[in-house]
Amino acid sequence: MSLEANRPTVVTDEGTRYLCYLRGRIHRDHGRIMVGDRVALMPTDPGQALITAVEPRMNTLLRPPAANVTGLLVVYTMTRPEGNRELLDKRLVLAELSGMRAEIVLNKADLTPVDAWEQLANVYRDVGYRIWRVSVLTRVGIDEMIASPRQGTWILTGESGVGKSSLLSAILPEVKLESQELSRIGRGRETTRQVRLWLVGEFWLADAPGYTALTLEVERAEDILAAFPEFARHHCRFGDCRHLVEPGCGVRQALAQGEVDRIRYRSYTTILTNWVKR
Ligand SMILES: Nc1nc2c(ncn2[C@@H]2O[C@H](COP(=O)(O)OP(=O)(O)OP(=O)(O)O)[C@@H](O)[C@H]2O)c(=O)[nH]1
Ligand SMILES: [Mg+2]
Ligand SMILES: [Zn+2]
Repeated sequence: MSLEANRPTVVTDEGTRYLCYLRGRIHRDHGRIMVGDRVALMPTDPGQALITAVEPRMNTLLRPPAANVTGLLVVYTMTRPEGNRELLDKRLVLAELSGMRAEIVLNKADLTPVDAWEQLANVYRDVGYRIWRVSVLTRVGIDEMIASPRQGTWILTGESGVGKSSLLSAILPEVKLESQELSRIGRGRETTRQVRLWLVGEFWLADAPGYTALTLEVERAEDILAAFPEFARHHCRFGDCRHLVEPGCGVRQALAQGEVDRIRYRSYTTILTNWVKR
């Protein structure tokens, strides 16, 4: 399910496209239908259909509104805009808590010194993330990143100005044309809220507007810890250690010895303090 020209477009598993209408009770039962929703259709006219049911969602993303998201491509830059590692970590935690995969895309490689890139890549590879180095300007790394096997629905996310829309246009040259068309059709009517999925080889990809305010309500500290799997390699005296002030904490010891990345640790404490309900 994809939104185009203010009406949902559904592509069937066989690749047929339908411009759709919604049966009234769909809104009542499911709220707003979202990009990524899997739906049942009843064809009406050629190329047109009625959406009759929405399947239960595996997960949902709020910004942009999307359902059944397999993963986030978190776009990040070191300069223009200057990278904010805490925001990067927050996006990675959001993915983990939502049951989504995440990969990191360092864009603007043309502006990034190689040693700075290597340092960043080492930190995140060590955690277990795939991290790509690309530049829309020089096209370095883009084909390799796209050729990596993925399935399902992926969303480009990251701060404003990091190059998400530029990346999508670099991957799919037809995107630029169509987005100009769309803004004409929409005449300002909710055009900014439209989200469209594009087929990139085997997976679907959507662009999203950048934003920085990122917050979640989390029930348990352990859920946050699951997004910092590298901490678990350092043993603490107590099984339920939060690695904050506890005496004999192996993570804090590792931190003091430079074996835990300081910025990752700071992100962890900030997220724990701000997101976990007490
Ligand atoms: N030097 C350099 N500039 C780039 C690169 N990629 C994108 N830019 C520039 O960065 C600026 C922002 O790019 P956008 O694609 O609009 O960024 P965005 O992430 O979509 O931003 P929002 O839509 O506001 O969230 C544009 O001026 C691009 O030309 C790159 O690889 N190198
Ligand atoms: Mg954009
Ligand atoms: Zn500990």
